[in-house]
Amino acid sequence: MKKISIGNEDALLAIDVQPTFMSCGELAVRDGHLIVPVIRRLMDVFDKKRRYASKDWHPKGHVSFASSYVFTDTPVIAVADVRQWIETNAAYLSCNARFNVFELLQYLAVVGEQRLWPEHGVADTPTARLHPAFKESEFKAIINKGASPLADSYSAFRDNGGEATKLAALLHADDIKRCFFVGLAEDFCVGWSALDAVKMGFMAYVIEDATRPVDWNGSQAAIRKSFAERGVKVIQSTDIL
Ligand code: VGL
Ligand code: ZN
Repeated sequence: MKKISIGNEDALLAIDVQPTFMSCGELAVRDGHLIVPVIRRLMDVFDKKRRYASKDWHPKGHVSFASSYVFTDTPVIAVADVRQWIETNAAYLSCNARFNVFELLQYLAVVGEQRLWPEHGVADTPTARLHPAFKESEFKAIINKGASPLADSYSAFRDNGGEATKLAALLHADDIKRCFFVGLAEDFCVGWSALDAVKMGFMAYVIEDATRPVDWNGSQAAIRKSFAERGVKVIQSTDIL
């Protein structure tokens, strides 16, 4: 394959390169740490002005944390579940939850469903910071995602309810045309971000050896199918370096 040469219409998007998603992290992605040296090398190819990062940055009691609920056996919740809990007078929110059941119902009506995860990316904890191989000052901008109790955000472009972050505007203002995605996890935050990039008019490339999937219940096959259908290209770091 012909090398892709990186110029001033290209941006590196480092999605959730946080220890919380790596070995020993709270939501460890298998081999997640192996992406660090690859991303470190890629950093040199992109000018600082064209490097962006996101962090998953949740408060305790977040809507996506299984610990905000009393049950442990329901990996995905939707409006119908919550209605049923209300009707049967079941206990469902734990004392951690930073939202009440009416707010939860309203939220689920907008996002459709919420997948529950172990606590991860807890704001201001060491594992939620950027991986120590990187400094925030090496990036033009950092987007914190999912920072309010009732908003989850896989994509760095907008939360799961559709509310936009400032990322697309920043990229457009910099005349960026192509986005190169690295980070964790391929089938959630990286993948959703890449698909949104295409929706917002950018070309999107996912650098396979600079990401790893969670692969939860077929999620990796599903995201690759969406990539193929919607024009997200999967490349190797050696196509650039
Ligand atoms: C992520 C699950 C929950 C990710 C974030 O960064 O891919 N996955 N929150
Ligand atoms: Zn999260």
